[in-house]
Amino acid sequence: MIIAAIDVDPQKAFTPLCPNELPVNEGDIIGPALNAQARKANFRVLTKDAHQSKAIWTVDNHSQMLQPLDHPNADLTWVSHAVPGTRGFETIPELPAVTDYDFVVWKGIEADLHPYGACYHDIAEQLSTGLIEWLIAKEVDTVLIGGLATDYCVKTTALQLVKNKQFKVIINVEACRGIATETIELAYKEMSQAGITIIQNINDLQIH
Ligand code: VGL
Repeated sequence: MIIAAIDVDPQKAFTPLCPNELPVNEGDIIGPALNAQARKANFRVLTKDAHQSKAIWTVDNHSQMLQPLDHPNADLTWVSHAVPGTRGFETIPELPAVTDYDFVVWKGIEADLHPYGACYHDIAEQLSTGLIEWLIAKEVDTVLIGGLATDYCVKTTALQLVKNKQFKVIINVEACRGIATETIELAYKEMSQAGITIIQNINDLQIH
């Protein structure tokens, strides 16, 4: 078994450290759980949102968020978040330096792109980020996923990976936090129906 641990968007933008961005409750405390899962893995991957401050999907305040957009690669409005050079772009406490990861994906750097999953730059899933190809090149057969947010980028990344049919996909609940209770529950249901294994913490990982 060759395992890759994937840290999905563990950035301050998605934590209470950045209340004006997309704060996820307790998003800032998952660093140790991500490190623990990485210790079980042969490789460690980081994904980061990297957005322009004025993208086509940005709105001025939280009350204008989650409005549908008629655009192929940006489905909803969001407040500006994870802009390189700002605090929200930085990774959460206790994670290693970016250069200590084996592979890094920056997502949504173009003004007209807002992908959720780490495998494709576009929502139609045509333009690869290279993550799947890299995992295959490293002969990875199992991916262990944690990060932010469960109901958006974690879910979409996990679904993209399982759809590829080359990997066993495991979500580590202890290393994830999500935006809203209802969508988190739905996300776990959807992931489990798609054949993704859900473990509560790293001690539940069964390595055959
Ligand atoms: C995310 C909503 C908007 C995430 C990113 O990382 O889960 N969620 N942008």
